[in-house]
Order: sequence, then structure tokens, then C-alpha cells
Amino acid sequence: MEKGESKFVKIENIEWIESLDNVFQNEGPERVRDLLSQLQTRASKYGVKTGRAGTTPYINTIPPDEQPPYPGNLELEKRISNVIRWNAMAMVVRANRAESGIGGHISTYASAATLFEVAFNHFLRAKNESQPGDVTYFQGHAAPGIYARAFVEGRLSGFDLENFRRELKPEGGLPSYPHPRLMPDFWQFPTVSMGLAPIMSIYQARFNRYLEDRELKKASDQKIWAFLGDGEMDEPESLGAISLAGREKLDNLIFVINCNLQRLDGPVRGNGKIIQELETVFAGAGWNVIKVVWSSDWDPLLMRDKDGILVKRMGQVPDGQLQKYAVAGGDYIRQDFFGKDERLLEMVKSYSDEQLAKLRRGGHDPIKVYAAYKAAVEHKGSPTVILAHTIKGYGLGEAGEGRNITHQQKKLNEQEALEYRSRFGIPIPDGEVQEVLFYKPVDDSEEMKYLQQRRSQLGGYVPARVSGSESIPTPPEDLFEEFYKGSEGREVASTMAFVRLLSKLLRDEQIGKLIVPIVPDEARTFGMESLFRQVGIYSHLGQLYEPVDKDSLLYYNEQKDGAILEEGITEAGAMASFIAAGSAYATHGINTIPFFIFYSMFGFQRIGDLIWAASDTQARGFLIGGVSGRTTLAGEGLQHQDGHSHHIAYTMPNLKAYDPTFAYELAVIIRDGLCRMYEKQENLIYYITVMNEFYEMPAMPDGVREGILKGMYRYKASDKKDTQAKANLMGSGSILNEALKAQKILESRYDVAADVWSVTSYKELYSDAVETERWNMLHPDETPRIPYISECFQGQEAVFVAASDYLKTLPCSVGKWIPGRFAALGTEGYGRSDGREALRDYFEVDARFITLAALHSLALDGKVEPDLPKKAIEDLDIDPDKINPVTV
Ligand SMILES: Cc1ncc(C[n+]2csc(CCOP(=O)(O)OP(=O)(O)O)c2C)c(N)n1
Ligand SMILES: [Mg+2]
Repeated sequence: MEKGESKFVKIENIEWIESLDNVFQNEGPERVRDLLSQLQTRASKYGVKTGRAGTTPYINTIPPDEQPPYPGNLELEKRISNVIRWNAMAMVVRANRAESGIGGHISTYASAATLFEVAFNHFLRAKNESQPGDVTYFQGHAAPGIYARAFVEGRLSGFDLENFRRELKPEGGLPSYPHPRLMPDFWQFPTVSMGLAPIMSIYQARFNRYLEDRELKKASDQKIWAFLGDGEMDEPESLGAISLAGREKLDNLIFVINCNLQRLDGPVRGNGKIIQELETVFAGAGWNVIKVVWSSDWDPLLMRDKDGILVKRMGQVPDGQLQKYAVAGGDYIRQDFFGKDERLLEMVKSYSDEQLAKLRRGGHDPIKVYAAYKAAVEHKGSPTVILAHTIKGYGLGEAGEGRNITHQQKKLNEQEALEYRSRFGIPIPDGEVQEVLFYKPVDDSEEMKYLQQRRSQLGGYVPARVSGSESIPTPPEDLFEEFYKGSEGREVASTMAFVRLLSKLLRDEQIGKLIVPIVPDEARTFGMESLFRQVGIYSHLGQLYEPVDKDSLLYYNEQKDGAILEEGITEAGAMASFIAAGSAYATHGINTIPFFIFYSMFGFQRIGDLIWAASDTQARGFLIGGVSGRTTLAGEGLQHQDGHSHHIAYTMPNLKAYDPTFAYELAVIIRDGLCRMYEKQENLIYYITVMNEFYEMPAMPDGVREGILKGMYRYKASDKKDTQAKANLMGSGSILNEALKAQKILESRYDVAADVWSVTSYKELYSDAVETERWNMLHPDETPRIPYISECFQGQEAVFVAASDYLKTLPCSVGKWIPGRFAALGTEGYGRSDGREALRDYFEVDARFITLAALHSLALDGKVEPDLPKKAIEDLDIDPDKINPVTV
């Protein structure tokens, strides 16, 4: 009897439990649920709180008598699994012997092997001609195990494994983690930046449903599996989207969370219980929660636990202590865990210490794992999360099993390798174990035949990335014609031009259906309401209510086959949709074309890691940074005004970044994107900033298309020929208009000839120039090539001024190829809430400052009188002692 438990209490407990047993036996689980809910209601009347919603006892959700029979050969599967475990360990250990510090993880896969193997042998279907297959996100740090399996399957060679983490070896090697960019036939999704796999898989599951609802894809029972870590669930992105999955009842989605109770430094919840915590959170979000806490070894004990003391004890012990049991041995477990109650001690009287130490956790028992997976794939009406209890570094023994150092363990000494070999029965003789060689059973061995047969039953191997999209012809020029013509006197913003173009593309017979507009609750900000009516907002349920604005032309129109993914305020979720849509060409063989329109400040800065993941995934599509620029976005101030997204865009090699001014530039760039990404099937992403400042959109001058795409062209040459003083003014975004004003001032007031160049992309100019220089350096005996920017400015005897709504480092990135004195103007400093005019004065990027910068450079070059800049400061009403915006 537990301390403090009176005889009366004990009898009362027995009576209540027996009545419940009776109700269950005679009337079934529904009636039990009903009774419990009535009791709860009653208790809450007295103000009694009955535990956290959604928490169930710390035992398996599926009781033994509901377990299906195991459909495979457990003995063979165990042998296969052991071989894979060995090779996974060997590849990390060998890599670190070859090059100390090269890294790699043994303990993550060691804890997850059974979770993966049951899935590989019985669940994960491959994509082939006759089935869509399942879509799987593999926990990044478990990569050695996935490679090891592919090696045993015969898909990877010993060389590949040998050169794990040494990809640059001439004979090739394997990347540390899942990267589709590096293994485009193997990995489908990059997962190793923690938290991204959970959110990407949720939106993938939703996107699959979107494709079906829009009749772009045949309905199927395809599942999305995501294998995740328990520590990983602390990332805000991991749990941030689970309510969407619950709300949308995504029963095509299965999370498998490997709860080994440890992360990198130590326990995930030493003083708590991560499985219970996650259960509450997921249950609250409407998920089907399946806990796999204990293995079959515990079933006999739990059967004998009539008065629930064992279950109670299981629920009491914190995770840190469970971790201690993994390393402390049977004697300690007997005293510390069972010793709390005489009845518990009695229960395990016949168990030796060794037997107690070997009572496995649920995630190491294929029977329990299979039961959970089967229940998950058969479950209808909500997503499923499987919370599987395991031990980190399982099988490593002294070398790291359950130890806090285990995550970083990359080396095994001879004794440890011997023990590992023996524990998993690998037929390598003692004398050779030290070498930790890879091991593969012969092809006609029982286990190899079984393994191959299981995979062929499931349709082939996984992971595999099969890219099967067809080229889509670029829409004809006449669709873009109105943008080339200009706005004919009307003042419009480039955002409006973009929305108009998008709406035309959505109407296009060829590609209209493939376009996926994605917006995180900013459609009205960008003037996109008209699209609500035109193509509808996607909702699996359609519209179950009468929208308040039904009478208006632009009402909030939700439709089952709506095209717009209106994500609500989640740039991360919207980006996850972009990734799903942008990689659908590989996942589903459907070339959807995402346009993700967002507040530019909340793009690269906020969700840069997801944009990076999109690049790794080889997603294609358009990222549209709306209301961009630090002085163009009037009034919004410090938090909203983006002066640096174009800088972050430099970090992604396959991403093109444009900051156009005019509608025709935008149209040329978007048409080029459609052509390169969808007709030529290049793996690019286009980032384009658009603005909300109104001005007239001119007609496209002749011969500028190439320049627009290459990053710059001369928009307006000076008419002035009779002067020595010449300036080239480079402008981007709406600051180009300031350069045009400065051109007039320079010519009319100061007798300076000025050409105005529209710089649509510093990134393009920079990339071209560095590539050209590199080529020249490596080919010294060939005629040197000339960077495009140098070509543009060849023969110019002039000064150069570049102004943009971004930091000066943007134009400065091409400074070394500018053949003359060069001044850069930009928006260093935090944003301010004010109008455009005041902001451009404050940041020193308006026509006055462009004029002054040109005159100052010309004076230094001796092309104008030395006192002209001072005169200009007075003329232009510039305060020379004004505050430097970068200092405040
Ligand atoms: C965003 C991010 N932060 C940090 C890391 C470094 N990191 C790699 S594995 C790991 C611990 C993982 O713990 P868990 O999710 O519990 O997985 P386990 O290895 O225990 O299965 C950390 C912190 C990362 N990969 N991504
Ligand atoms: Mg963990």
C-alpha cells in the first residue's frame, strides 16, 4: 500500500474501478466515455479541475487485446535491422577515423531504428507508374540509418558510405543530411533545420488535398509521414501549424515523434514528461494521439496491475529519471522505480536485475510500433501523431546509451565496437571488429530476399525523388502587351500592375489552373480582393456561412476549388505552401506555379530559413515582396520598412532578385521566370519587390529586354552634349524616379549631362561580374571576358551615383566594376513613420541628394567648380548638419 492511503480509500477505489469495469464489459467504450464526461461535468460544478485536457495515463494508447497480429517475419526483420544499425554506426565511426571531427550522428538513428524499419518493411509506399506512393520527411540526424538501408538494398555503394560527409572526394560521397539539391534522385525534402519538417509536412498534406479538390490530382490514400525528434518539437514552427492540420482534418498526415527524452545537451523535459506534454498539445489541436510508451515486455506486468499502481508510478516518474534507468541497471530500477510501493516490488519479485534492465520502451518493439502505424493509416477524420518512447543511443551501451553525451558520440573504441557487434549479432569475427567494416549479407540470403521482397511489395525503394514534370509553354507575348505599352498617363503602383498581371495569368487557358496565389492575410493590402471573386479562396469545406459582404462585388468568397491559399497571418505557413506547390513537379509530377505575395519585411528576414529550404528542395516559383523599400512604404516605420531583403537574397545562388520600377520591367521579368522555370524547367526562384507608390508607367523603350533581365540598362540618355561634366545616375525601385528628377536638376541648373540607368538587379550584375572574373583568373591565356556592368559603362568619362531604397552595400557590391568615381546612396538605419518625401530626405536618397552626390564627385574630379557642391547644398535646401540616420 502506498503511504497515506487509508483502508477506506483503497476500498472506495476498488468499488469505483470495478463498476467502471462492469460498465465497459456490459455496455462498451462509448458508455464509459459518456459516464466519465458526466462525472467531469459534475466535478467541475464543485470547481474541481480534473487534470489537463487530453492527457491519458502514461501507457500505450492501444491495449494489447486490440493489437493486430504482426504481418512480417520478426526474426528476419530483426536481423535486417541489426545489419542496418551496424552500418549506420560504422559509417559515422569510419568517417571520423578517416578525418577526426567530420561529425555525424549515431545515437539518433540508434534510437529510431525500429520506428524506421517497421515503416520501411510495412508502410512507406514508393511512387511508381501505378501508385502515387507516400511522401516522407526523414529526421535529418537519422540520415546514417537511411543511407545504411540504401546500402543494404544495393542502392548506394561502399564508396558512398565510406565517404559519408566527404562529398568532395573524387569518387563521390554522401552529404551529412537530407539535401535534395545534393542528391536530387534520393532525398525529397531537406529536414535538418529543426522545426521545418513539421511545418512543411503539414502544409504538404494540406496542399495534396488542395490538388485533389481542384482536380489537378486524382484522389488517393497517399500519406504524408514525418519522422521527428522530441527536442525538435520545441521549435516554434514545429507546433505552430498543428492546429491547421487538426482544423482541416488532415487524416493523410502522420507524425512519428521519436521521444527518446533527450536532445543535444540533455533531457528534453528532465522534470516533466514530454510525451504527456505533447499529447495534451496535439489532442487540444484535434489530432489523433497514439502513445507507444511501453514494449510487450511490460504487458504481463500491466495485466497484473489491477489497482493501477504500476500505471500510477509510470505517470509519476519524470523523464530525467527514466533516462537514468536507461543507464543505471536493474538493481537501481528495482529500488528506485518499483521500490516506491511494496506491491510493485512484489510484482517483479521473479524478475532478475538483468530482466528488469531489459524491459524495453515501446518504440523499440516492432509489435507495438506496427499496431500504432496501422491504426494511424486507418484512422479517419484527423491527423495522427505517434509518440514513441525510446532510448537515445539504444544499443551503444557504455559508449553512450542514454548518456547526455550520446548525441555527439562519433567514436567507438575496440571494446565498445565488440559489444555493439555482439549485441546486434553481426557476423564479423573479433579480430576484424576493430576495423568497423561495412557488412552486407549475401544477395541470396534469407534476410536479403525478405528485404527486397518487402520493398517490391511496397512499390520500390524510398526515399526516392522522381522528377517528372512536363515543359509548359510560356504564355504568348500578347498577354503581357498592355504592360509593355505603359499606363498612358494614369498613375499606378507596381503592385497594382503585378496584381493585374497575376489576374491575367490566372485566366490563361494554358497555365491559369496551375497558378497558386498564396497570401498571408495581406490580400487587401496589395489590392488583390478582385481575385477573391475571380478564382475564389480555397477551403476544403467550401463556405458554410453567408459572408457578411456577399452583396459586394469583391466578397470574401471561399470555395472548395478556390485557387487562392489565404493562409492567415503565417508567413512560415505560407512559405511551406510555396515549397509544397513549388516542388509539386517532383512530388506529384504537377507543375504548379506558386506566387507567394507577402510584406517584404516579413519575408527573408523572418522566414529566411524556409526560403533556404525551398532552394534546397529545388522548389520553383515567384516570391513577391510587396510594399517594399525603406522610404517607399510611407508611414509604417521601424518594423515594416524593408531595406535589406535584397541583401539576404544574395545568399541563395539559385534565387534571382529583382527590384523593378516600371510595369514593363515587371512583365519582362515574370515572363522570363515562367519561361525559365516552367518551359525550360530550370530550378530557380524569382524574388521580385513591388511597391505601392503611384506614378505613371512609361512604355517600354526599344532594345531593353536583355538589360532588364541582366540587371540594368540605360533608361534615359542625356540630351546635353555641350558639357565636360557627365554623370551616370543609377536608380532602382521607386528611387529611379528620384534619379530622373535629379537628371533634370543637374542638366537645367548645373549644366551637367546625366544619363539615367535603371538597375533592376544588383544581384544579377554582381553574380555576372564575379563569375566573369573567376573565369578570367582560371583562363589567363584566353581573351579576357568583360562583365556586363563594365560593358554597359565602357568608354564613359563620368562620375557615377547609385541610389536605392536598400542599404548602400547593395550598389557597393558592384562598385569595383564601375569605371569612375562612385557614390552610393541608400537607406542605412532603422525606418521611421513618416511620408515619402520626409523619409527620402531623412535617409538622403531623394533627387536633391542624388544631385549633390553627383556634383560632389564631379568637383573632386575637377569637372565642375570646387564650390559648386556648397552652392547646391544651399540651392537644394539641404541641412548639412542633419542627423545621420544610421546613428539613431
Ligand atoms: C534549427 C536547428 N537548431 C539546432 C540544430 C542543432 N541540433 C541538431 S540535432 C539537435 C538535437 C536533436 O534532438 P531531438 O530533436 O530530440 O532529436 P534526437 O536526436 O534526440 O532524435 C540539435 C539541437 C538544428 N539542427 N537545427
Ligand atoms: Mg530526442
